[in-house]
Amino acid sequence: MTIDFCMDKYKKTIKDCCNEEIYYALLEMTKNMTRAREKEYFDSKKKVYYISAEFLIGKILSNNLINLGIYQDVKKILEDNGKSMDEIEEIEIEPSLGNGGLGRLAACFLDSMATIGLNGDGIGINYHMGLFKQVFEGHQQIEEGNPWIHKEEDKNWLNKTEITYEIQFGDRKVISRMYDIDIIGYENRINKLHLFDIDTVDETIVKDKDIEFDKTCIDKNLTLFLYPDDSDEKGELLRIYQQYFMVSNGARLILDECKKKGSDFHNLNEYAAIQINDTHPTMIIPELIRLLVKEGIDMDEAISIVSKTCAYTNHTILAEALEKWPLDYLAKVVPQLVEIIKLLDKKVRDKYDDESVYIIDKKNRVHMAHLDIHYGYSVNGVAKLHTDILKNNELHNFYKIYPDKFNNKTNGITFRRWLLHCNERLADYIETLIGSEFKKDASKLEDLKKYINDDQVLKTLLDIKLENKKELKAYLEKTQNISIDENSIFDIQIKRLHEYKRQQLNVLFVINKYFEIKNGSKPSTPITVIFGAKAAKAYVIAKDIIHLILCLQDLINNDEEVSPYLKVVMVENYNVSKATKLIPACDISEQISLASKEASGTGNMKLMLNGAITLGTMDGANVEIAQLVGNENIYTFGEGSEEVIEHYKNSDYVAKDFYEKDERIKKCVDFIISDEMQKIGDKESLNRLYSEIINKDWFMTLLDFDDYLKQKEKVFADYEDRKSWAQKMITNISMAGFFSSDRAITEYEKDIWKVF
Ligand code: 26V
Repeated sequence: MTIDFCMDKYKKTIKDCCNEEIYYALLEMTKNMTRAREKEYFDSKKKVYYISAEFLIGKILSNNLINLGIYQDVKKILEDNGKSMDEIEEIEIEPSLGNGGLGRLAACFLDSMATIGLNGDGIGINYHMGLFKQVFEGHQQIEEGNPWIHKEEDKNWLNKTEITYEIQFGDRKVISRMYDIDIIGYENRINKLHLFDIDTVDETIVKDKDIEFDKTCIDKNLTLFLYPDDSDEKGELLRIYQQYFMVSNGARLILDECKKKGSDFHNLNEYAAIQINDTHPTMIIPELIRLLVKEGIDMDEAISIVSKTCAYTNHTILAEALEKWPLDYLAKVVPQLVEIIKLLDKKVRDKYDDESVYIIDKKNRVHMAHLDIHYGYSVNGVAKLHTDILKNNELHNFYKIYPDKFNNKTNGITFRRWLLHCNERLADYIETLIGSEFKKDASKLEDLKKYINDDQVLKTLLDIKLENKKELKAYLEKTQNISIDENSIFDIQIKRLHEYKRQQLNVLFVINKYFEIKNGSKPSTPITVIFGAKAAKAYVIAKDIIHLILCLQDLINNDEEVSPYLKVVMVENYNVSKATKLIPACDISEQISLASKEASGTGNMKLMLNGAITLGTMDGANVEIAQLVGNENIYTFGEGSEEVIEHYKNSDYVAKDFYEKDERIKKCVDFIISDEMQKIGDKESLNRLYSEIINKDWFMTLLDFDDYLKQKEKVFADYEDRKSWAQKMITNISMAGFFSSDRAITEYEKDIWKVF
């Protein structure tokens, strides 16, 4: 590292540079150091290609400095010169190239591949606008564009490469270009995230701040947005254009690289393992087959080669989220794949009578997941329970055919970002207790257990939590002008807004608590309920729930009688950077999805690692958290996945019954359309949500209401015993090692990729 980074770039001292200049000087220095380190590592013959429509990488600078091992030095130099690392971090615009869990997982996996020294690159799309920026206006979510790419190359994490391809669609050709972002492993190798783009993208077609644009103008909009909404035909078509663009570029790159290393393509699987992240990159299967046939390989052999090279990860069991593209659409966008897909379907039909495993259904829709399962060599779920549900329910008919393909890979998170970076205080303290080995081997966190009865350690953990809470308080005051009490319980639910995640259940708790306080029953310790969530632009009910939370925030925080005991905060524009501020300050981690619906969750892991205690259903990875920490150290509630699956089978859940039977439920739900609320909020929106909850409630909020409230009161009561709470904290932190993405990636490597 050169301490002259500002001198090198701007011929000025650090003191004389503004924060923006320092940021760009550090960016350049990091890139130069990366170039130098790159030469130290040799590539293995086989390489992993992690292909994904989303890589939610978040801000890059600090993470890179940590992984290069120079974060502390840089921070000190800046401080010595009167500058603050935090302020410099604020300059960076976050690349939000993902929606949520799936994209963030891909980013954690890239970090871990480089960290364990695995030769593995990411392949994706260089969206000019990531996920929209969320702004609150009149108690509503407004979506604004979120550009992140700096026009000047030297101020950009993207490295322009010379690699370009001609990509043929049914009705046009485009010329692609590859851009690379360096993925720096923690004190280890450098890999790449390859993002493909076209030079003709035109950001000016987006009107003002809005995210509406002409979806038919492919040359200008192909890589303009992350997943534009697919609520109309043009949106869906654009999505298919994007997906084919990604996989066609990816396939060409993979074949070029393998050929260079000596593959004759007959042995492609000795050179490449392609991990298909959810169904979005599925077209890489027929595309690779097409390209191999073009290279002179016989069709049947091409199919067999590709089937030995591609593996598929499933991230959801929600039927509406499983992609089924009309064959007509594919015929328009990618006619060259249609015959191949029909052939792949025919081979399935020739072998099996069971219609549920066909690729093309009666309505002529192509089931992308079915393509992956038949023509990939591995199918994995992302938590034990999720994989079991796939095997026994959702994909049971496939499991009967291919029992050996199915395997579980419980998700993980990178501890570099989710501990070392976001909670320096805690990380440093852990180091004083157990040394630094946990940074490379997360299982070493278990050594913390020996301090479970050490009063001094327990007290320090509580002190660190309090400091983090003060920091979050200051941040919320500065950014949203909301004042909260650092001595209150920070009860946090942060994740995309979706009915199955049941933010509405937490909201009903808030309403109930509001009534209790009004009736004179005050909590021993005040409670601050914090939400962070974006709703998809076209997802009406999700936006209604945000509206309700914003109205409650207004009502409750301005009620002098209630607000000393209860506050509600809806954090604006929840993203990766906000997550790093919220997670270290959390006491209670809300993981309250309807059992069977959350494939894994990864926020649950981040919060546990930072000493929050989970209040959750037995869903996704919560089940594994519960097994690891034991009943004393987690609060579970609600009906189990098997019972819930039965309810769906028998259609025997009737929300109205719960509403009519339970006085409290009725009172809380009715409050949504009360005069107080209607004065603050939008009548139509509140009415719609009210009626949705009592007449539909597809994700069974009311079913678990009573148990949720009971358990939550138990959590609050237990919080009062500070020592025993701190013991729960240390147990959670010490058992979080299992959820390191280094562990997850090591399992993918051993069972699926086999590179080493
Ligand atoms: C997609 C869609 C698309 C449109 C309709 C509604 C809907 C609902 C859910 C999804 C989920 C997409 C896939 C996804 O992000 N899955 C998440 O993957 C995480 C990483 O494996 C996992 O931790 C989360 O539980 C899972 O929801």
